[in-house]
Amino acid sequence: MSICRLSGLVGAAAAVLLALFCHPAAGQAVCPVVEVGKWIYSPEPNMGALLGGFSGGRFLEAKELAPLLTGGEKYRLYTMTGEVGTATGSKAQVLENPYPEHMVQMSTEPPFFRKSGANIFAVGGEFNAQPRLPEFLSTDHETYQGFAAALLKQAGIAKPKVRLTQVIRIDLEGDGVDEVLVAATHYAQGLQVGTRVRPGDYSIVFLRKLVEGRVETHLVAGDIFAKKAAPLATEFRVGALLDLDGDGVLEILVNSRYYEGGGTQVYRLQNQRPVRVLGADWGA
Ligand SMILES: [Ca+2]
Ligand SMILES: [Ca+2]
Repeated sequence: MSICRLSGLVGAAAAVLLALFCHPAAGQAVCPVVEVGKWIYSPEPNMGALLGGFSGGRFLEAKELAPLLTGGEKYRLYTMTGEVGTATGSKAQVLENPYPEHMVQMSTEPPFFRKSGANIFAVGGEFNAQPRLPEFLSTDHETYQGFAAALLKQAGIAKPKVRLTQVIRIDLEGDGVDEVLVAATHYAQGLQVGTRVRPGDYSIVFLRKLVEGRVETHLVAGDIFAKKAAPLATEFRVGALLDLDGDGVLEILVNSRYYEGGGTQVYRLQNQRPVRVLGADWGA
């Protein structure tokens, strides 16, 4: 047997062992992700939405991860811009609409909860889920307005009204090359109760990423209404950039909200593209 083949087998065995647990840096076998920010519909202030998590070497949706929680899991708490504390979580509880289906009660009320307007994400495990912090660029940046316009035109809006809400520079993989995430939203009638979506309305989050020498644009999440009107206007924004599985690569957490609900979806980079791996929704 060749050395390559042998090392391949050793590698496969190591991968199987690793697959039994979180990444070695994680410090616990199940690494749940719970959102406890102000957007969550919650019956108690210290309860948050279980988005899912990482265990057995893969990301699991909330319904798969919920039975693995025994209570007593340790969490580190993060906003978009820094770590804000620690907490211990309960077993998962199943709730009815309009609450998120799976919820976790935190031992302590996270700081700033429902006060600062910050989104707070509780990440299970002892590793640092925020190895790099984002930099916020001007939303008047003409270059990024141009990229947004091009994406919207390609999606069928002939003359898009471009309004950027976030331009975020971050190195997702830690490879020394920065990526840029852009959020843009335009609803002619706004996001209030009873407003209708018009053709030309949109809300998007997209990623600009250098791939093999050229910068590509990838839509991460969003709604684009090129022709038809629709009953529900939803806004999408980047909620946080966190490493949820301890592999050093940041995942993209996108919040969505409409007038009586919302949700958060998690995307990881796979072959240089954002792919949804977890998430939860709530609302009527
Ligand atoms: Ca990078
Ligand atoms: Ca990661």
